[in-house]
Amino acid sequence: MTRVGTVVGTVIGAMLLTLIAPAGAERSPIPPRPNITDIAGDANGIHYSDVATPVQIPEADIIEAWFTNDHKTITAHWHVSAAPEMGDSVQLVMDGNPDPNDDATEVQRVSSKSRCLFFSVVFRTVGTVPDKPYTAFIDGCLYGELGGPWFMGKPTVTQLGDGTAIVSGTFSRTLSPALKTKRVITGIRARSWNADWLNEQSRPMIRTLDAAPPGRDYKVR
Ligand SMILES: [Ca+2]
Repeated sequence: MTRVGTVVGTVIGAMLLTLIAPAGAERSPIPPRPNITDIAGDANGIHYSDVATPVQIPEADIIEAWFTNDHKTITAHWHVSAAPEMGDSVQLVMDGNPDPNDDATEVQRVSSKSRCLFFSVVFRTVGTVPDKPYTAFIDGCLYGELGGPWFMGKPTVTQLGDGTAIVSGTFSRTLSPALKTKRVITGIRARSWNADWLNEQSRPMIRTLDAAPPGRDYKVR
């Protein structure tokens, strides 16, 4: 966590909210060809419940996910069936660039390889981290998984006219050389997790609420 990352996320977050806030405006904020497209209504397994019993968790239900960028920042966007709020214990994740050194042993993973780039927004009310939604980014291949600095900032949540919402997290492109112009992010996945895993990892629980397989690559402009 860095002060710079927090300030950047806050400022850019406010700018982004201004840009995409007009819900129901003529032009959809969702791009015609998002990086990830997933079916609606397939998020289940919140908290410690049995994943075999489907439960609707609309705030964790990813419909689309995509990246945008400008010359200084990159933003991850998740279109979800309802706006997450604090207390929902939902973490939205987009990751990309398969890790060539991954041993693929984590049972939570959607496919065999973990990813170098990890973009996330967290909504939760317990633990020692901030009691507001926050963004988190790491390049695990640059710094070593979980060992390097996590860059945190403030996300935006935009309610759309149909009851769905867009959650966005903006990050400085200086955080990783993989975010330089013309670099391509590959193997992009989108997932939602039960955010309680962050401080209750010793307890058995269902972590993944929704998941989409790898989608379209993203070329940083
Ligand atoms: Ca879904």
